[in-house]
Amino acid sequence: MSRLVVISNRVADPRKSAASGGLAVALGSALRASGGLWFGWSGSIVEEGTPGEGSLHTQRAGPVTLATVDLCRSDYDSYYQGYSNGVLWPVFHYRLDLANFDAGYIEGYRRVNQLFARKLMPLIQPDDILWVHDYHLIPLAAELRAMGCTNRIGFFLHTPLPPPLILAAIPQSEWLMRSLFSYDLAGFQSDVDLMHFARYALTEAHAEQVSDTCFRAYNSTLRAEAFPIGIDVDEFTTLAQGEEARQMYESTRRDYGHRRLLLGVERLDYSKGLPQRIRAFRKLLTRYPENQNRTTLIQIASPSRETVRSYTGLLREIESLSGSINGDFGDLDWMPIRYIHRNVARKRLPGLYQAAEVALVTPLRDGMNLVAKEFIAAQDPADPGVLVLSRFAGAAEQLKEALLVNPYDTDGMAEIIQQALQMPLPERQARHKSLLAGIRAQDVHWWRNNFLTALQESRSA
Ligand code: GDG
Repeated sequence: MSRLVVISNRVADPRKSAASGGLAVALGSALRASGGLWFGWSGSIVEEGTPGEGSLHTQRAGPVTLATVDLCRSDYDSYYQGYSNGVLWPVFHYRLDLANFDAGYIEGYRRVNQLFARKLMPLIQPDDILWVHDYHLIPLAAELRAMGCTNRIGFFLHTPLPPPLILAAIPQSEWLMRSLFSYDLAGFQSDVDLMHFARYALTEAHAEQVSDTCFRAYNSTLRAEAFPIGIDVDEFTTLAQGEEARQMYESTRRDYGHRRLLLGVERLDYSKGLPQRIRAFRKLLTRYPENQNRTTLIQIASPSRETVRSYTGLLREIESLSGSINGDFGDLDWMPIRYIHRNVARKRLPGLYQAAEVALVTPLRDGMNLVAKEFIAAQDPADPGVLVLSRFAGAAEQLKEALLVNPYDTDGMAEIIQQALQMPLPERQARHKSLLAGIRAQDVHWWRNNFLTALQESRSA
């Protein structure tokens, strides 16, 4: 069996996977099975370092080697904050208005990808199979190929891929697409993302489609498919049965007494549609006043990328919207929204999912959205909660028995939340049963095996 080399911006120690979550569990178990190497940024920023340079650290974690590189301040600012999170993240989530194209971040993005390739190349063995993750590292294969790497290399994009004319707004879009063709396999979250890729490749890059899944351009053949990511259902169910989840469930139920709970959990990010959700909650309280004094929205927004400017504005907007609802509707013994801008320990999360009657997973755009799947996995099948899911989350292609909403439609969302709160038990059970079967059949192991099998089958470089 070939050794697996995983490359991603951040690296997780597979021995501590319970704290890191599903992806670390999935990739950790694949790495352990074949022996492997996980390569990425160390998380350290060297204030006075030289651009394009960084020390390599290696560490054994059982059968897995963790290899990480430090970044200097200017590389971190331009590669991570700048190009990755200030250009690619907003554009890939259809937010051209938030993208900063003019700041010259591209140089740092290229430099760090070259640095990663330089540090990684000597660690690669001839039969290794390489799996690169996410938008931070699109040009990595091209850099490795330029250094003579002939290994199979696959790429998986965790975010959405926007339609061609949005993608084309990135000044370097042609270069990014050309870089993608240095991979043997490109994986996307959903059929829609794959369709956008295919249309871009055919119309903008003048690729030739040589089979159902293969495209030829820039003298290379690239296989492209959708591989919707799943969660580790068994790992999450075990977590849900743990002591910490039980305590969380009990304390939440105790604190909220007879109140009905709506729950939102996400990193604080403009793609997640928090202001729109809070407005829909206000509408719920006015249009269906029986929810006043009776229904509480717990919104966890864990801190994320706080130094990026668009996030600071979002934080203020959410605080102001929640504050005004609490002021207008709250009472001495009822706070309509509990907005919590903190991280909840992973082991406690399932308890919160269990305490909620309805989960509001309403991103404006999302690659997949794993919270939707975690909520399903945590429910008691005998008395399950209801999932309200944005039709713009990648997960909506799979989770058809959720209540699908358009997060831009405030009235419509309020109506669907009300429908969720009133759903009879047999309907809740039936919907949950098929949702659970779906996330079990297409879990994270299924995702990983499908991707790696397709990569093995793709042409050799
Ligand atoms: C990207 C794509 C795609 C959230 N708050 C807390 C917490 N979380 C955990 C959740 C879940 C994970 O973070 C979030 O995963 P999502 O999929 O919902 O979203 P992104 O972070 O944006 O992930 C996304 C994903 O990659 C995988 O491909 O689905 O579309 O954007 O596991 O539970 N975990 C803890 N405390 C929190 O407060 N412990």
